[in-house]
Amino acid sequence: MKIIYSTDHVLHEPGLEFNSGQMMEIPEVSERITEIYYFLKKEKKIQVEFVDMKSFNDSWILEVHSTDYYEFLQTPQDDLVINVPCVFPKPGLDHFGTNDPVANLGRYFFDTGVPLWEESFPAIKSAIDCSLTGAELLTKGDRYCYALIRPPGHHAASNYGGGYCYLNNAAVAANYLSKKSKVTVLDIDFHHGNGTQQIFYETSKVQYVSLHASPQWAYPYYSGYRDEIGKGEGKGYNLNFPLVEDIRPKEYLKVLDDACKAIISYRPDYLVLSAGYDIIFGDPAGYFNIKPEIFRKIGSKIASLDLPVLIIQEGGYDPSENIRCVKNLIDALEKNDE
Ligand code: SP5
Ligand code: ZN
Repeated sequence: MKIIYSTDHVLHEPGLEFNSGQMMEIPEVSERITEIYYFLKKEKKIQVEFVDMKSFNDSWILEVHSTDYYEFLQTPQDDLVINVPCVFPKPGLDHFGTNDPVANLGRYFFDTGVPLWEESFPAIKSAIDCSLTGAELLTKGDRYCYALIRPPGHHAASNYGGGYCYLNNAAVAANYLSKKSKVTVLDIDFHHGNGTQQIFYETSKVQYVSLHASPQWAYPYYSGYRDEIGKGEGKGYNLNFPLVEDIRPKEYLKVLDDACKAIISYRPDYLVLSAGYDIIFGDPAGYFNIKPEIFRKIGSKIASLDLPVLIIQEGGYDPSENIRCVKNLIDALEKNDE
């Protein structure tokens, strides 16, 4: 399996987010993926090959994200900007210039978990380039590629970000792959990927299938319900599997089985896996009681789909648990791919 990794992600290390009414340490830190990187480098039992990212044209981003949102992300920030506007722009309450920094935070972010500082943008762009590098490798015949990236992407919609996500890495890669093929995005992060859902809601070219904590009790609260099934041409191509808090591993795998049946009947050419490890017990941002061993079963199930897979790293906020998840996932995929 090829692992696409760039050290540029360390440029984005804001340290803080505004959460639950106060400034708090942000769990989205560089150790989340540097520790996976060092583990894979030294672990001889896991066969991986490291590949550098290529730089791709902005047009791949602009097919998914609006120009004004993308320009906003590139606006130089003087200092760390934690998103805490006091007034949120709304229709009729929108008499401000497009460069007003505080107004833009309210306009372009849906929560206060997307701190930006002057060096964030090159990190955000590197996650996209790693994802596109992996997508291109699949089109050239690679079976499995892993974009080991941060910041994550699945909460980022076409025209706004949130939940530690700025640009939607999985969506940009899936859109790239969908030019000549049918693509499924399977999202197993603890949280619903509201951004990926929004981006592909009205198309049948990309199927979005997500297992996540029910929005009745978990972030992002306002999307991820079962009755969100897509719209227009996309109707029937968006599938949400909201889960209860005390779900057992067996039940989780049964739901994954149902999700895979829906994938098989769609008959995609590629699978993009939004891999979040925040479903593991003790995660600082997730609240399931599941052990890292489950990734062995998840990996075998995905291998049984018999598709080229691009793995995109999403959440997972306990660096040492992330290592266990990645190890099990890669092991299971490689062993079952005969
Ligand atoms: C990619 C990803 O995993 N993003 C997760 C972002 C989760 N942010 C959670 C913010 C939770 C706010 N909690 C309010 C609790 C009120 N007491
Ligand atoms: Zn998550």
